[in-house]
Amino acid sequence: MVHAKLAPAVADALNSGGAVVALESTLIAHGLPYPDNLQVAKQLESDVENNGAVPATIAIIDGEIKVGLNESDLEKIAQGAEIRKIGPRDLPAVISKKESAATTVASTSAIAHSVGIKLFATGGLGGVHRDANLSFDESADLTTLAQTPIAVVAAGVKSILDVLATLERLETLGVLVIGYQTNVFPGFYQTESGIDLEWRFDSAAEIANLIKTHSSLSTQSAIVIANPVAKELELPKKLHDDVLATGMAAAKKAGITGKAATPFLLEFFHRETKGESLRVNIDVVRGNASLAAKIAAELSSSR
Ligand code: PSU
Ligand code: MN
Repeated sequence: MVHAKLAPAVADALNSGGAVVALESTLIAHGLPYPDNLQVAKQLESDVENNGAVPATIAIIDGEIKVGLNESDLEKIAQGAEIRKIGPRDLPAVISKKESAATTVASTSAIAHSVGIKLFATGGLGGVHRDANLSFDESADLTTLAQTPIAVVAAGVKSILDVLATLERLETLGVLVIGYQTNVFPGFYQTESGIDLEWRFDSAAEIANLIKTHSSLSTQSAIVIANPVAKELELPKKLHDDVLATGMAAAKKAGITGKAATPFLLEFFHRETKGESLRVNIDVVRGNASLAAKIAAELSSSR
């Protein structure tokens, strides 16, 4: 990737082998409502700093790939109802048109890896949608993670997806999935999805060592570090399942498909749970940003 503009703190840290954590902008622009999302964007950066790493929020601003955003960039993304949500394939279009855009897990990973960032924190990954056998809707997050050696901390995949099918695809695509202090794959808004994991790691140091080993083998795919939300913070199961069922029906009725599906359902959840799911979503991403920073700090200090 060429021509990425690095914030000074990010450039310094990368040049000196310091700890850096990439953060994405789609979850700010299209996953959370304004103005809460602006506060969350700043909070995530502080969480990364407080856990020993430099935050690098990634977005496209006026046709420029930016790694590390300033105040006005963050504001632009946060207000971005009309800001596009873009995957890796869209980069040449948005850059040549000098537009601004929010990057997904896929495009954020690709950009972060290209500038040498090893850790990335998000909320929940995209994956295989429930009607994918008919719609072919599978997130570009999966195919990008198959060819991008970066470690992504996520609370599993969004529960609006077909979780089992997504895990099957991750296996096929060669993406290692490990649990942080858990044997069960997390369920985004919930601590557990009910699906067992094959690998469990219990400390940031152990995961830093895993990442070093992964690099030494020149593996070209990503590692997903599945970090569940604490049990006492999760969305109650009945509420979750009820809202999911009505949300899927509402999306179908409104003819919502493709890129719009995830933002529509997240917003539906936030509205129907009267902000409960928003609170959980924020707890989820904050927990992931903190863990990613701890791992990045371990990785940097053990060089
Ligand atoms: N995680 C969140 N909120 C989000 C997303 C992830 O907690 O809004 C975004 C990510 O940017 C992810 C995208 O890449 O949703 C997946 O969208 P799709 O299903 O259209 O590929
Ligand atoms: Mn999709």
